[in-house]
Amino acid sequence: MLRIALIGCGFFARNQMFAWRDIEGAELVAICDQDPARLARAGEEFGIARRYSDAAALFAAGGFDIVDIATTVGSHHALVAQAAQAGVHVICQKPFARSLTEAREMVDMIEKTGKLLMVHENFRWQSAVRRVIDLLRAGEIGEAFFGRISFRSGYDVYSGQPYLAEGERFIIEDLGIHLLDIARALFGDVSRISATTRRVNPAIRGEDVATMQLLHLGGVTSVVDCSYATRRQDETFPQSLIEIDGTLGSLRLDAGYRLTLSRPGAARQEDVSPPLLEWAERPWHNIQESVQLIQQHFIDCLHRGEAPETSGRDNLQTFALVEAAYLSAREGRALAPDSL
Ligand code: NAD
Ligand code: 89Y
Repeated sequence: MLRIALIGCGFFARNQMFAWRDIEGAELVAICDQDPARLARAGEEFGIARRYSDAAALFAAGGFDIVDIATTVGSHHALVAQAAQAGVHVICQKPFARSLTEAREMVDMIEKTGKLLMVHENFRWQSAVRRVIDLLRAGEIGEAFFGRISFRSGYDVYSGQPYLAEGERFIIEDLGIHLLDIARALFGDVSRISATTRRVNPAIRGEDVATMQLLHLGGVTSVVDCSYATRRQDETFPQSLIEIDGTLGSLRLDAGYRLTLSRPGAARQEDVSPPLLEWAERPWHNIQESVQLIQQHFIDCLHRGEAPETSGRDNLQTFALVEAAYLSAREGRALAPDSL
């Protein structure tokens, strides 16, 4: 049995705790939060007796194999450093770090211990997105030459996550990061990126609209666009819509989880709606399912002795795209992410 300690019992961690509850061979044995009310609520709901208000006390007490860090980004570096000291495997929420320098240090720290480090980059694990990845990799549309990953919504994310309205950076770091990771899962690493950003909502501090163009090393051009300022009748939150054109056909993941594979003279449609897990709630159920799947992936990787898809080292590439997109938007020029 793999024993898990989770740090940060806030808005999103509840999903992670439900997922651990349902994963065979894993057990959530301890939780930690600086906020006593949140700690008590999570402890009661999930029946966890070992509760800590201080991460240092949790690490000192030990008795777990994996730490699942579900705090916001400001605490990640310090907590990963403590995890390295304790010699445990680590899962850390996105955005992984405040800067690329910090992210690189965190990867180095855990690699030195020989333990696994995965960034909780779950959007590529959504079953609808996964189906697109699988069809593309199976060669169903030949060689891809164009892609678009799009997420446009007017959903009020600020009520559940008030900190999103307060940061100098918002949508690329919070949400675009997932879409950039999907673009990498589909088309591989990126040689050049350019971006524009804009704040539409005057009540927030960062940008709530971003449009990015990527040139992938294999030759695909992709557009990654996201908005939390898009008001329309048919709200699609939190669906990522995907278009891919290939030499033999095209793939479309449209609103309502409708997937179309088209080839000349023929089109095949699939309903790729995610299952509604027993503890999940619409419209978040696609994200919630992906939490279960990525945590299962981590456990499978531990058993097989393999690096997870979104290992810390892999995630340095996604994080570099985030940094490059902000710099590109600020300076009005395209950038090579590996120059950062
Ligand atoms: P939150 O503010 O609701 O919860 C964070 C919790 O961590 C708080 O209860 C806080 O008291 C606690 N905390 C902070 N620093 C701590 C420390 N050093 N020791 C102990 N406890 C500490 O935030 P949230 O909305 O749950 O977001 C958490 C992370 O999850 C963020 O990085 C966010 O980007 C990410 N997130 C990911 C997804 C996804 O789909 N992957 C979705 C939403 C949020
Ligand atoms: O924090 C974000 C995430 O990772 O997925 C959706 C979200 O909750 C709001 O943009």
